[in-house]
Amino acid sequence: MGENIAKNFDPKQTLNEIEDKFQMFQILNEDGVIVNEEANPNLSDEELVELMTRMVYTRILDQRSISLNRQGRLGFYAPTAGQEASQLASHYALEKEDWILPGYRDVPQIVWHGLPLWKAFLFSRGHFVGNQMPEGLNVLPPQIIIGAQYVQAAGVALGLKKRGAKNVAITYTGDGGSSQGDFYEGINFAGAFKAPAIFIVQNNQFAISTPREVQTSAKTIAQKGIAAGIASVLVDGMDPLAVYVATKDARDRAINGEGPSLIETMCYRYGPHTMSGDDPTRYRTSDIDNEWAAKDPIVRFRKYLEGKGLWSEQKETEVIELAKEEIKAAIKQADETPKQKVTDLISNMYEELPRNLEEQFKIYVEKESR
Ligand SMILES: Cc1ncc(C[n+]2csc(CCOP(=O)(O)OP(=O)(O)O)c2C)c(N)n1
Ligand SMILES: [Mg+2]
Repeated sequence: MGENIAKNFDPKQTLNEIEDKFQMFQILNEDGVIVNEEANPNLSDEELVELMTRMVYTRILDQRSISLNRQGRLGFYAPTAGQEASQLASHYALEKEDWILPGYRDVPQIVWHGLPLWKAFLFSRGHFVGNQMPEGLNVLPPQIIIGAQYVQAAGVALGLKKRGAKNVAITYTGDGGSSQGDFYEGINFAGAFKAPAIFIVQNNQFAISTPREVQTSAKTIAQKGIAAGIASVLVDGMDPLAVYVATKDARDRAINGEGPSLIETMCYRYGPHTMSGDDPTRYRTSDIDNEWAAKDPIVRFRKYLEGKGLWSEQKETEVIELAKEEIKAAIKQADETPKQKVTDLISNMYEELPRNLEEQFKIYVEKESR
């Protein structure tokens, strides 16, 4: 069996053809050279500089967050270095009124959408104030349950459609998240209802210590969108221009009523999975690290912008200094926020307290008043 059942019957060939369709979309290569002029979004000089500024700033935020964590001054933290193009260029394609449904590693996008840094630090500390979004900021708290935000994004996007809003819901998960049931439910539901959602899979090659190769037998994660009937692309996630164009295109189609898209961004996390104790040297070689470091989004964008006379060492130093100053002020503000009490936790959990918690609540009100 398997051979010549009929001329037009070749399931393996169908699979190969679909998989071969998914070639990586790139505009700016590792050397900072435009290799796909036709797709160049031709961002203005100010826009190019703004995008670079955000990436440099966020790299510093990552470095500072790691050291603050080591000093015991932050709580849960998932490093972001290596994913700046994937995170910030996709965000750059959005409008202020669009909704973001982040995962735990997607704090940079919600900070650039408008979450004050001090609140992001409180989120890291598990403080409820860190999950209270300012009025008018269309962001849900970062999801810890892998993949859950995909189902929620489908719902938020459908809500936007029903209200006639010209906005999208964007959500992010990882290569590991693409194996969850919620991932498939989310993309399928959004596809069925032509909901204006953008589903991003940041394929950073590892789900904690599990390498991408054993995550799925599919050649790409992008191709998984095809079964849900949604437009899907594989993008160089270290190329800010390609990520921007793919997301902008997905957004345009979504608000035109053409339904959701799936974008796989090929990227890498340079640091550990989180600061809670994994040791990446036990599951990754320095060869892989070096291979990805050579693709760095900031290095290639710097080369590109320097070539256009839009960036310099001085400009970069200014951004770094500004970032350090703002981070210092934000951590101070986080420190000055009253510590979370057990009663805060309980009263922020339910609109109406269940009876068993009413009892505990009273006990803690009494304890905390001592
Ligand atoms: C439903 C669920 N299962 C398991 C976990 C534990 N867990 C936390 S992170 C993670 C790996 C996620 O990897 P990936 O989706 O590739 O995202 P990355 O951390 O690489 O950004 C797992 C299994 C969880 N948080 N939620
Ligand atoms: Mg991953």
